[in-house]
Amino acid sequence: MATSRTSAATPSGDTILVIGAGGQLGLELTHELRQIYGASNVVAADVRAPKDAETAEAGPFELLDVLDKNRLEEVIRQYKPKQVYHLAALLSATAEKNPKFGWQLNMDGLFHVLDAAVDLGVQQVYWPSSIAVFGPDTPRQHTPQLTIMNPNTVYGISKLAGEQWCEWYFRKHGLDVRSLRYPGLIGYKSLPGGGTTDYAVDIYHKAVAGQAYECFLSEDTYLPMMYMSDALKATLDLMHAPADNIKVRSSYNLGAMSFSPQEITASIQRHYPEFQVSYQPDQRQQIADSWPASIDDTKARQDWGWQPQFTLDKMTDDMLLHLRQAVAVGVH
Ligand code: AKB
Repeated sequence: MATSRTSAATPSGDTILVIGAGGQLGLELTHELRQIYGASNVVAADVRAPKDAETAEAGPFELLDVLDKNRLEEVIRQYKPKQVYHLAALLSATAEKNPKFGWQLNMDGLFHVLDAAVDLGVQQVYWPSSIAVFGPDTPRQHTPQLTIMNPNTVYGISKLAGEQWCEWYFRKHGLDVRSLRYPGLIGYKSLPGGGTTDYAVDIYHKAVAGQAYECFLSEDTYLPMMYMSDALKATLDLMHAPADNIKVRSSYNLGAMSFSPQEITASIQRHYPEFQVSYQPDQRQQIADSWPASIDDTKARQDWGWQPQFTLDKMTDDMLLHLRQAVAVGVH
């Protein structure tokens, strides 16, 4: 049953639909888009209803499973969005445990959105890819935009295939679909779910709680990472760039910083000298070992002016400040 929590957004065709609005990126992107375009113009959709009343009341919300094509079309017909951000996906670690469902959600969900966009006149689609499109044969340092890919995870295979389909829809149907290969995303407002880079969020929560952290990756595992505010900026910069500037229609490499568990620990210890981390690598280590250590994002910088703002220490200072504030007001 459809759940409309507020009246429909303006029917002018200037609305935006965010699918997967309850996820780590979706929560923050929906908030940011509502700041820019007005709350009533940004429709949040997710397979689960919002947990807290504040989020539920913040703007229009629709219960939507992206695997239900009819329901997706119903929502698009109702709101006539100009842009759709399709963020619903199973991440790397979870998809390895549920390979068939990971493939189904990540691929069928994308097809449903691309087809509905073409059929119902959506102008722009945003779809996130990931550093997971690269594999063990890829050059690990400063991984270029175009190189050997060969991903060996279900998530990575689905993202690489998805990139090629996005490009195909652009070429065949003229659909203005845009995409970024996100590194691990780190933010204080929302928790990641089921990724290999999740440790870099969990570790801050433990530090603020005064607890030790057991890391599921080894201390010297370098991965590309990005602070959430940079990820939001990149996403919006890409979506606002003139179409002619977007030369890559599969997905752009996107970099900001690269660090190991040992280095993020040292960054946190500047604030919490007593903070202890132990290392107990699990099956996610293999996934991390198959991914790049750092990313060459020259194309994104050249085509639409990408420039990250946050370094590791600057991110740590901001994360800890906000997480401490959350503890102080009792929401942590
Ligand atoms: C994951 O770890 O699966 C994601 C990603 C890098 O795409 N955070």
